[in-house]
Amino acid sequence: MKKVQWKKLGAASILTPIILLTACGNEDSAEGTDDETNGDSGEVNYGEEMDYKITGIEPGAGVVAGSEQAVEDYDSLEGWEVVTSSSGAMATALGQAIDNEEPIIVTGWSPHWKFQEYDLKYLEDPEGVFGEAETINTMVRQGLEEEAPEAYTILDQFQWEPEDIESVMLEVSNGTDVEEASATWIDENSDKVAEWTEGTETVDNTEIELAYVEWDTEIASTNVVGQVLEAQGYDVTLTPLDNAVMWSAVAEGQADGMVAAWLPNTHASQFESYGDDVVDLGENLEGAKVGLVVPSYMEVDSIDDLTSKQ
Ligand code: PBE
Repeated sequence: MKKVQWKKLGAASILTPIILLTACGNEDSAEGTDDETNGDSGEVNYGEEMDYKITGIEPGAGVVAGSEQAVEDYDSLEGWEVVTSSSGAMATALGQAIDNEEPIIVTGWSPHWKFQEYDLKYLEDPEGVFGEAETINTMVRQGLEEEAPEAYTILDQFQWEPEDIESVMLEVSNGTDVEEASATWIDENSDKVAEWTEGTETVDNTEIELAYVEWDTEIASTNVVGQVLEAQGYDVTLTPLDNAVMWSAVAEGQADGMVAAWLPNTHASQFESYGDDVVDLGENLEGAKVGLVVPSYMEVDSIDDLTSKQ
């Protein structure tokens, strides 16, 4: 997977140093004379340096849809484009940009290990396109309560904190296999896990299928819950899908559940389409957020501070 990302980024990484050199030259001379600038207020024109591109993730993600909406709603983003790829490719591009102190805007979300790994900030969103705080909710198929009551109860009781999921994500981003990182977290947090399994009995190999999308958050949460279900005796399958397909799979009963519903804003349209056909088991995590994220060294604080394409 990594190889594909590098290939995709190949062309960009050949071009970027040239752009960066130009930008640095301007910045340096601006310090002394203040007359040689490429933005209208004497500041660096980040839009130009980034070729008016926001580094996105999977096309089906709510944060990508939100960013496309932001491009429509904000004058400062006129002429900008959200380039979709994958969460992994976004993280690679972010890391590369930071290594080179280049500007970059990514479609970001938290909890996410990138905030522990790098100095980052959300751009203020005065139009409220990305909404306020989000929760991550658990959705299961109709009939699960009757057909697999122990799994239903565990999924219902599954609830953790941002620092829990972040510790799993950080380990995975540092190269630990997600199964091992999940097992470690479960070992170290047996009290929490005991609350999830409270009142349930073990089962004998009943099949359970959890759908998810390969976002870092959901890779971590789905693997942890999957292992807890497995320890309870379930025969667990984790199925990676596109966002909309994940929702429809649970709504149509092809998958038993998912722990990846970002509400009320990020997956509002999916919830509207499928909400009536799934069972909402409520929040499994509070304090989530999505938006446009930049390295802290970039001198912009708000989406309004960006410059439209002339
Ligand atoms: N995310 C992570 C998802 C929800 C979880 C923010 C990338 C999305 O944008 O749909």
